[in-house]
Amino acid sequence: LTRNRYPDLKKGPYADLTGQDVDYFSNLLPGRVLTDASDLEGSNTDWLGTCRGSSQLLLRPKTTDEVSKILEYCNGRKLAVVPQGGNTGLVGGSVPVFDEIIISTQLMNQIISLDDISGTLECQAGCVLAALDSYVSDSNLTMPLDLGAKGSCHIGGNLSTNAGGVRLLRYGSLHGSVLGLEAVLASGEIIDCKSTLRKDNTGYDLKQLFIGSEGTLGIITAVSILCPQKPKSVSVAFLGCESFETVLSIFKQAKHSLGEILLAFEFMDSASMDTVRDNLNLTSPVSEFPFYVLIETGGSDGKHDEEKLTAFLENQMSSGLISDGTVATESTKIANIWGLRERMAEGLMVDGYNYKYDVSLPLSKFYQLVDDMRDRVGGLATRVVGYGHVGDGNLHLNVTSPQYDEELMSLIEPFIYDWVSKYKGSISAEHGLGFKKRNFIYHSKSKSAVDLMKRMKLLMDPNGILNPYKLLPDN
Ligand code: FAD
Ligand code: 2HG
Ligand code: ZN
Repeated sequence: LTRNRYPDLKKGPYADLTGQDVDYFSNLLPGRVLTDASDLEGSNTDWLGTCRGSSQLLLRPKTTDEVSKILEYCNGRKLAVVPQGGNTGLVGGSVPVFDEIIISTQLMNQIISLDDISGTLECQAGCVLAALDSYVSDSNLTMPLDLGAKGSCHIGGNLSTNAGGVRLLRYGSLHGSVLGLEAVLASGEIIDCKSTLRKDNTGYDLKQLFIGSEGTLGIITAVSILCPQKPKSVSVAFLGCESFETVLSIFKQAKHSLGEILLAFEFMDSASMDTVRDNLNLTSPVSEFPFYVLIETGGSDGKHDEEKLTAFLENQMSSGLISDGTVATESTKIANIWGLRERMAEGLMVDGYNYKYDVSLPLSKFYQLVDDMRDRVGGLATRVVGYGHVGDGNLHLNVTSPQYDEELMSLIEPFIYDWVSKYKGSISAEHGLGFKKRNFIYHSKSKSAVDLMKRMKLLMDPNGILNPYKLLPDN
């Protein structure tokens, strides 16, 4: 029976699963069909533990042909599906809302080829990001994206959310580094856009449609992606800053002085530091400051790169912008510093309920949103923290409370979306809209743009079986 956790939402015009359907899939994917409620528990619930569906069926195809047969059948029967990779998404997009069939890419984890001259990697969509990075690293290459969830997220999930992460500053977005892909439409039709070319202006660049479409237009089954050279050595500086203006001055100087060796420029405020200290027992290598900056550098000449970073830091010290900081070149120390920043999402969860926002803002307005939010919610929240990819203009604003609090939520939304819209920011910088944010899309996109999105959805998925209730708004 379909349990409705979302009283304002009705199940769409989809069929209910029958025993005959399960028999069909069991024949197609012997031993790779899960129906037991306890086996499905993890896949029915999102990483944050705030969205939960009641799917009764999880399918684990290994090949593109199998995905095609699954979708052809589901489309014919009008059975809704949700594609799922590592289930690390943060907007409720990767789990069913009602009883959608979960199509998992867990077993689509084969590497197809690696050209170590061009740096092109071809693989199936279910490869785990960290596994790919360690594979290409043997050829002195690295993946063009890096994020805290790398140990679980799948490359297909990364493409589907157009994940950003901590090295977007250096390597750019997946819209640039993905060279080709293969996807299956709702009808089962396999779309071959498997180019491995750096330059290819022959017609519409269809692969871009699937990047960032959160599983609503097709299921990505294979990917070809350009891997940059692995930096010969990496250094990390972690610095205390007296004000957010100082953070911005250091950023400007870092771009100027570190140029091509700048890999990442991240920031966190003191409330963020308190979070990982209180909740994860991590220790800061620098004394207390209102803000902290994490700078990562890496290039092709370790000695030269280190000299550059040292000269830069000395300059910042002598101009009085920095008074305390630490530099790491050794991998354990680097990992410890990154842990302070990358384990923030995990640390916040310990507080209870997370109100999670991921916005793009002009740097001149960037931190003002956190101050305004703190004033607005007052003592109702456990914490209000601001951190993120400041080098890309991307703020992660999180509010926490012991449990979900309706009053607190009504202070946060729609205030935050109106605020971001007023300054022409984006209400979803890198996590997507998923289930949670889709009805706020008009705060960042025009009606004409959303109308065209709806027409594209209708063309590519006429029965609306692919990840319903996600990305597109109700109206
Ligand atoms: P899932 O969560 O399984 O799915 C995400 C969406 O993609 C869903 O809508 C799903 O239906 C769809 N999907 C999945 N696979 C496919 C496929 N093969 N074809 C079509 N659709 C598919 N995100 C960032 O951008 N930057 C970060 O720095 C970042 N850091 C994170 C840190 C942590 C600790 C966590 C938990 C998450 C973080 N995220 C970050 C969010 C998340 O990791 C990314 O969105 C990631 O790209 C999702 O990959 P996944 O395989 O887990 O996808
Ligand atoms: C990060 O950059 C992720 O750490 C998660 O995008 C952000 O949890 C968040 O707010
Ligand atoms: Zn992020």
